[in-house]
Amino acid sequence: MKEVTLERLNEAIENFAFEGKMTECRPYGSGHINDTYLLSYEIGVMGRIKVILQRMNGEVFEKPEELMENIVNVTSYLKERITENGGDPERETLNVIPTKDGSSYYKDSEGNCWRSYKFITGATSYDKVEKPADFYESAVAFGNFQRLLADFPAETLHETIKGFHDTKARFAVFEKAVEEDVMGRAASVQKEIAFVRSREKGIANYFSELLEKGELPLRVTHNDTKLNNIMIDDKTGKGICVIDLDTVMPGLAMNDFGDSIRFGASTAAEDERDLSLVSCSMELFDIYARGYIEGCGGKLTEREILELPMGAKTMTYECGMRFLTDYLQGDTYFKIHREGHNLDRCRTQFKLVEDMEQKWHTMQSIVKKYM
Ligand code: ADP
Ligand code: GN1
Ligand code: MG
Repeated sequence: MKEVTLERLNEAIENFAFEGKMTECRPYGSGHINDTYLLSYEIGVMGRIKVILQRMNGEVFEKPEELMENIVNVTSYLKERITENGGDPERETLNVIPTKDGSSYYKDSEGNCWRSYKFITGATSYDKVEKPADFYESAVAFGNFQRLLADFPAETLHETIKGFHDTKARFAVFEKAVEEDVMGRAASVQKEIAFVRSREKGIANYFSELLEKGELPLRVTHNDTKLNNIMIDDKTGKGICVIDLDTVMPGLAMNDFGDSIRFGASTAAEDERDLSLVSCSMELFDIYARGYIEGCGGKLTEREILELPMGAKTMTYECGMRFLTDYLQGDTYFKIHREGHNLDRCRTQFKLVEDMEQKWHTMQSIVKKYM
């Protein structure tokens, strides 16, 4: 994506009906996909409100109208469920702020699409587990999220990214990237390429074979369950709101579980260069498994619970393979902040996969405790 220009940012701001005088506008968060801004407004002498303004990534999400339709429908549905349960729909799900002409997004003069959300105050999204209790609460919240959407009409959801967690299809894209080698980088990452290939049968094809045999249920899942896609309440420590709803689609519960483990149960950052620091914490795996299974409220089948460790391995392998593919293709998908960033990210993921392979029996015994 081309960088956001000040002109287009101002054009977008102009087209939303934000109240008051703008006192702050700055880039916000550490997402890899959209361009996020925090805007603050002063209303009268005492009033202050904050909003999130995002340029949606038009290369990743080709149909913004379908994407926003999903988000409006899912958040409206969640609001009803939250209200029924006595919760606060203003804080416990995303609230889309419409444009001046009542649309859920604004298309600027260069074709960039922008949307806005009420800012969730008194809560934090963490890039790293600071307290195990937060990780537990995030697990409960992601489990609850899926439980609340259990009866959502899945057939009304658009597939915002085709085959998003079809690991087998992603393997084919990876092979194509190796073959094309547009940046001439393949020779320098032979070890990583071999790593992916050696696990084609064992990991890349695993869930798609079970799905073909009808052994796993498709559910409405989040599909991007990183710790920083959840807001933790600063006072109560509860996982108050699940955000980043761009990829809510039918999917596998194991993958929602797995993506959280890949990111949150790692002892190091996703882009850590010192691989000796990277491992999958069994303490955090245990805490998350307990919270997620509880949050799903008895809805997971025995088979799904048994396959949770495989979800962790699959999502970590898939994400590493996606980073490597992007590195081979010239870093066009994930935002990078340094040379070789995607390769560094790929290496942490593969280190985690190896570590999970070593700890496989422990992971399996942990999930069995909660069956
Ligand atoms: P990306 O798809 O790029 O990850 P996100 O929607 O996750 O974009 O937003 C990036 C970051 O912005 C989040 O991790 C979070 O810190 C912050 N954020 C997004 N929406 C809100 C909101 N409604 N209230 C408060 N913070 C938010
Ligand atoms: C992206 O948008 P963000 O930063 O929450 C990506 C996920 C990856 C993740 C890796 C739509 O998530 O699939 O797992 O980066 N989102 C999309 O950190 O591709
Ligand atoms: Mg995000």
